[in-house]
Amino acid sequence: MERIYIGMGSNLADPAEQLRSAVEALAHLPQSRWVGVSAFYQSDSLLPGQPRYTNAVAAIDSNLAPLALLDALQAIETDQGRERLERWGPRTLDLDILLFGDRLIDEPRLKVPHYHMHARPFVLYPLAELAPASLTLADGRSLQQLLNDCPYVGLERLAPGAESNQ
Ligand code: PH2
Ligand code: MG
Ligand code: MG
Repeated sequence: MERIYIGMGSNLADPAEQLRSAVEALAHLPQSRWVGVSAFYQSDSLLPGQPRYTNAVAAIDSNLAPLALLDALQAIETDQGRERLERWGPRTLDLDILLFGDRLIDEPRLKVPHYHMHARPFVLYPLAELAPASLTLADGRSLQQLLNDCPYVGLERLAPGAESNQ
């Protein structure tokens, strides 16, 4: 099994509820074991004029191949009403494979590590809740270095428990 970190985001149709539903779906992926989810964080959209996002990071261990996992994540996005109208448009659910073990993947459908994760506080700070700071990306950068270069700005960590249905 390989440890996989998945970035989750939503800025439509009750974002926190979208993320809770996604957690439920991720916890039931085939050939996979649920590890955990970070707190939920709110931040402004990188593109102006869109609703604020709620983001989190989930971790699973899986035997799925990368493209099989990507198919499964896209099926969950579609199940939760994702419409692919425009690149970077507002979305009910975005599930991005951030890290897949220590693999470097460069395929037309899938690039890992995720291309913009290095500079996005709404990815790095939730990731740091789950991963050891000593975690090193396949391109040699440690999570701690990335955090040092990415100030904690514009993030609002939701009250503990927002990620739970209980
Ligand atoms: N995702 C985008 C564009 N802008 N902004 C925030 N705060 N969070 C996101 O997940 C996000 C974004 C496209 O994937
Ligand atoms: Mg994304
Ligand atoms: Mg995406």
